[in-house]
Amino acid sequence: MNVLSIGGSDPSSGAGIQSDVKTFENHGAYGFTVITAITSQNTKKISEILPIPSKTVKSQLKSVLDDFQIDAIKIGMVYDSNTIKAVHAVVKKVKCPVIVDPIIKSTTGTILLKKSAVNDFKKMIIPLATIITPNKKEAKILSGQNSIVKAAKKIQEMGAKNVIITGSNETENEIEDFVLEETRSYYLKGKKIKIINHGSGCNYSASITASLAMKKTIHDSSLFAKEYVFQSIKNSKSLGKGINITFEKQSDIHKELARSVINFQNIKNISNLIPECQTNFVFSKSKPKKISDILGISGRLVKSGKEVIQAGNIIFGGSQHVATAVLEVSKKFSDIRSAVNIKYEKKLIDKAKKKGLRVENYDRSKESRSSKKKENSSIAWGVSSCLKSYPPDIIYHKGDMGKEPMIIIFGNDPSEVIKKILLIQ
Ligand code: PXL
Repeated sequence: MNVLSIGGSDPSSGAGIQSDVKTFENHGAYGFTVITAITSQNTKKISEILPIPSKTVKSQLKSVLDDFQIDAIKIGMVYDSNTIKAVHAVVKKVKCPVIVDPIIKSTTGTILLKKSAVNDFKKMIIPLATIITPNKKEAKILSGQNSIVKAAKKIQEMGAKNVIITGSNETENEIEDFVLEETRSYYLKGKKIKIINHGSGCNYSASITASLAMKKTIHDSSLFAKEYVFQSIKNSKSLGKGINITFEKQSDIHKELARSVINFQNIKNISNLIPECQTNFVFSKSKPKKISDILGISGRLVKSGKEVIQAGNIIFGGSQHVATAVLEVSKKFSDIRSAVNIKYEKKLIDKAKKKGLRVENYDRSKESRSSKKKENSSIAWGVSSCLKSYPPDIIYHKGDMGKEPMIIIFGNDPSEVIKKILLIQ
């Protein structure tokens, strides 16, 4: 997945394009950058801003867009009208989702969008937005409205398809965001942590950008971003003499699964292999004891025409069925920590055998009546009943009354699982 950040350079790497590259990486996406301005700043102040000539902004954009397929774009700091015009001229022709994070003033108080450029920003940048993510203050400046709902509507009228106003309401321990989509609106509540920091706004919009690139919904993307930012503020560090810099932490297993989910979505004709009950892709902590030790996708990977959409987010306990299979197998073969389920097709099994994969199967109709009655027991029963003295690559069953046949592919990690899919497809 390729994601582009258009914005300012921040030598402290807390915000701006440096921070965005880290966020993209944490989401399993590859980050490209187009620099619009070079700021000189630390955790106490911004001492200089050098806008990059618009010709060079355009040529950077051309370099990236001519060569790479970009799945989502984030627009951050665009300091003056020349920059705005250059970004507008190129991005208006692009088809992927565009996330606009209006950068008006820094936490330390410096102007990052010239007053003389605010009108051009409204006219040329806001209409590019699939989602715009102003905080409460920025929403007010852009719309001239005090009310959150009115501000969001006004910004939508300016041309942004969807508007998320972050921090629309705050209490001691909670922070709420207001989301105005094309056909509905809602509030999202989350935990608040009171640390003045550098980076959280960028972390939020960059997280949403990566999620939209993965074809998640706006609702799932904003929920995930909210938790992601909470953690980045909680982990923020006092690296300099001024305010804290946010620290984004994503476990290695989360990053690896996120990357592999993207690779899975990108496999040619993969939608043909999604079963009726949809697909889950899991990756476990080492030596899992329970389902909640295993990462899975909360709403599964869902077939939508020729595309596979990630419904929900990667969370511990996000899968019941595929996670149960991994839990069972890992009791005997602790190296096996990842799996995915795909549609049963005889030709896939034949090919797997031909390629030398270790294929086992079980017959669901042979499960005892008492075992069948227990919630979720069939997979545990079936998987454990067919294990041999070596780790399996594939376990399948051909279904039962009202039960869809299924193939589960196992591996030590998600990339091994992907390799096995490619081998048998
Ligand atoms: O946090 C907003 C932001 C974005 N981009 C750049 C910045 C800042 C804040 O200082 O410097 C380049």
